[in-house]
Amino acid sequence: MRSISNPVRVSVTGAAGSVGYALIFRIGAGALFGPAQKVALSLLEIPPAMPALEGVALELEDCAFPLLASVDLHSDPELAFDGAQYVLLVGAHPRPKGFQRSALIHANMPIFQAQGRALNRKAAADVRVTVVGNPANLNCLVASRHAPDLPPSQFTALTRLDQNRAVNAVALQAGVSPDRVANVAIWGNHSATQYPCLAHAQIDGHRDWPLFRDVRWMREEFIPRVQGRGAEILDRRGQSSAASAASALIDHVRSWHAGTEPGRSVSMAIWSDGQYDTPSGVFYSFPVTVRDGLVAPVEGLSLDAYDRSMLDASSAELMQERALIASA
Ligand code: NAX
Repeated sequence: MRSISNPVRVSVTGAAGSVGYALIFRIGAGALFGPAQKVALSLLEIPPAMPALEGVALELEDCAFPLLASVDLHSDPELAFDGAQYVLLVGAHPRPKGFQRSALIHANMPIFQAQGRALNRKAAADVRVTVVGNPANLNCLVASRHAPDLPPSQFTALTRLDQNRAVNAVALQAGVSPDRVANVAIWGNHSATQYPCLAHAQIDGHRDWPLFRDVRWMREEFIPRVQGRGAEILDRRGQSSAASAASALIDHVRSWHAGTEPGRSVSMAIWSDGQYDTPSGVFYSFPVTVRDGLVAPVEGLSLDAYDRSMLDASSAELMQERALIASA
């Protein structure tokens, strides 16, 4: 096994929050880059949460992770992102019950503006940024706009949790294990307008399975279940998804770092150049492949009128959200 001594520099924001707590111990254990790669963690929190973050750092010490080269704690994004190669923007305002999405957008805008500027000034030139804090696609746009020296291709937003939920729903329906399911796609926004799409999905490399012909199941059960899964978990737990979100974020970064397997796509919200007639200049989730760190939408997928209407509904929402931050 090749041993790489230079640690990869990873910054995580909101590191004392629920997703952060479920995430950073797995990073420390080597889940992102494998057992031969050390990691230097730089954790960002707001000043009132620094004591909690210090407690988390003590726990990290107590794990004695051999791959964890260092842990630095910051409340200033410029210090937290200095030299960062992977930045995971998890921290954001929580969404209290009854809080409107537009109010959440305006509450989060200054956070992602400031973090975008800090990335521009301090992160590694080839930094790879993933936004988790909601509304993830829009916050990604805000951060990217405020980092003009970094190409938007270096920014992504997380829709892998939606993909994982969709893969598991297919696996349950077919009675197979999730690893046998491939090319389930999430199109659009990380919101209730997302389109979990089975038009090109496969089990064991083919589509000759009854569920792929069961339009009623797909439209009336599968799609609403995946679209509403976050709300279902919030309703039962009283808190939004945390461990599953952290696990999906690990999957997302691993795909970006190591590339996708031949013949298999994953879903990421990436900068749209108008592929598949989506609005250019928003972060839109596509089925993508990754080669040498380059993320590209899968080309040439056929879409029928129903698929088209679902993509368009999410496009319309993303454009409405973008209009709310016109000046940001
Ligand atoms: P928590 O409220 O538990 O934690 C958020 C943390 O962020 C807090 O510790 C807070 O102090 C910190 N924070 C706030 N502003 C900050 C700033 N300016 N700089 C650094 N840290 C800051 O939320 P949690 O459950 O961890 O969720 C984090 C975000 O992920 C939320 O926006 C949530 O909506 C979003 N999610 C997105 C998902 C996705 O698939 N894209 C799924 C999981 C999650 O719901």
